[in-house]
Amino acid sequence: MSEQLVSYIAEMQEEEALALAKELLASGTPPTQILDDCRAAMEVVGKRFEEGQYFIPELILAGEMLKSISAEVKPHMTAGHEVQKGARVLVGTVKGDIHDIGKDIVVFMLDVNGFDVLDLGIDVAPETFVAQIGEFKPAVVALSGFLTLSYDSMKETVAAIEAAGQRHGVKIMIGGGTVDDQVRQYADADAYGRDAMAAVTLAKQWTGGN
Ligand code: B12
Repeated sequence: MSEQLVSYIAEMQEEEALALAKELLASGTPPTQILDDCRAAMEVVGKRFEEGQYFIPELILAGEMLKSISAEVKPHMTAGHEVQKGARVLVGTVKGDIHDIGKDIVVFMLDVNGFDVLDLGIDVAPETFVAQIGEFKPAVVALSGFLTLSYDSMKETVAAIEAAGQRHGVKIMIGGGTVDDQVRQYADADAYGRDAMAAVTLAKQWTGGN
């Protein structure tokens, strides 16, 4: 872990954070480690927001920093991996939630691992997932959410998929923020994944590789 990178992000030193991320990538630091550092930094930012030291502008700036760092990291993850597009995965941040940094990381990790990914974006209503399952015919549906209220949206989305008679045809995974196995049980999803790599592992298990 690069304590320095975590500290630059947590202290809102945008230029320094981006420069250091580039330097780490150039010196061969694994891209996934840089993403882990970003996540650790976001926890610090979140804590400071909860404690009233940071406000919405800091959350926005932190989000922007993560997006620029992710954009730098992405080409390093694809480098040298010629992949064949395989099984389909439908991804979206659930209704009421606009957090998409983690979802975007999941999307690109699935993408570089050969999955054919359709990203529905943020604040996606259950009926949109249902309609897109009908159109895109994915093998896996990935629901992302950071807010506590998104647990209910996840539950509603799974229920809508069930009610539409699509449940037997897809595997549903959930993740993001504080999602854990209890939320998985509550939402009646098939699995939860801790990070973007877990999303890839689950999708591979369910679709027989890639
Ligand atoms: C950046 C940020 C924002 C940005 C989001 C920018 C963006 N484009 O996403 C902005 C400023 C818009 C924002 C807004 C708000 N936010 Co905010 N935000 C954050 C912050 C600081 C970081 C979140 C983040 O991106 N983390 C990093 C990513 C990489 O982590 P991740 O999402 O967990 O993703 C990883 C894994 O979970 C996993 N994963 C993710 N999705 C999936 C899906 C599947 C299927 C799988 C397998 C895995 C997986 O893979 C990812 C990579 O490894 C957090 C604090 C924190 N603790 O992190 C607060 C936080 C999430 N926000 C919070 C709040 C309250 C809000 C607001 C309501 C504030 C307000 N009063 O307006 C609004 C919500 C608006 C809405 N309707 O959604 C609270 C949520 C509290 C709660 N329990 O509900 C937090 C926890 C801050 C806090 N401590 O109070 N926020």
